[in-house]
Amino acid sequence: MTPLRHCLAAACVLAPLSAHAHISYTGRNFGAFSGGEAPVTIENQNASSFGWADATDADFGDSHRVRAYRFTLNTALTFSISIEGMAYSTTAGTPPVTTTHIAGLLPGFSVYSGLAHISPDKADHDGAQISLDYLATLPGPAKEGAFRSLNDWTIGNDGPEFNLTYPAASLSNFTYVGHAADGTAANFGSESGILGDGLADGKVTGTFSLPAGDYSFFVGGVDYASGVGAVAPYQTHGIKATFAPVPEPATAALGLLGASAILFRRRRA
Ligand SMILES: [Ca+2]
Ligand SMILES: [Ca+2]
Repeated sequence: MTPLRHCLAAACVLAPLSAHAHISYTGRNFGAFSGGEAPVTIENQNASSFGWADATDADFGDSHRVRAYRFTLNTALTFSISIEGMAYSTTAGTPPVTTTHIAGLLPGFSVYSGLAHISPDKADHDGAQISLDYLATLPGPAKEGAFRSLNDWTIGNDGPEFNLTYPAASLSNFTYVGHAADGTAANFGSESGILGDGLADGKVTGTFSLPAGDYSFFVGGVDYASGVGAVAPYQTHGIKATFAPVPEPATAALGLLGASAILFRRRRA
């Protein structure tokens, strides 16, 4: 729906990182979890109003319009991810900040097994030649970008064709796990397979049970219509993201059972 906005290499170098960054987890790494940890919240991030919903359709979406986060599970774990849309302000010379909740962003997010290239590797982006070459092999309409909200997807980084000092480019693969979207089809559109939380209030939570591994999730707006003919600046909406390990009911019950057994034994002693 939105016009092709492949990130031209020169423009990407010149543009401010905060407004036009390739895929990065800087400031958005929740860390590693084994269960029982306190929730972790990351604020002061931003995304477009439409980046998540725009990637539910046949021409995919631009990964620059969403924000990447990462976490590591040391063991199989049940956890929740909660996203809250926030007001977002950018003042020259000061860090961007999120302010009070105004439901400005109707958030959606998708979780994937796998990570993008991280430093010292070059960052993945939709306009990298290896990404464009890969997307050109896929059926269907010409792609807006590599990002997909409801499926596995693949994107790569720049190689020597961009800068002779760079090592060979390679692809990163994201294996889709699940998603959560704020509201209903009235905001996120009619693509099949989207599970909305039924109330477009700027907040959405998803709960997942996954094996040990490295994971990414990408957050963006679910207002599909706002992406039609959208023009820069896109990243005008704030994100507050919380990762929280969920106590396993079975583990909690086992703990109670153990306590009961100890009490029982003490009474008999
Ligand atoms: Ca699209
Ligand atoms: Ca909601």
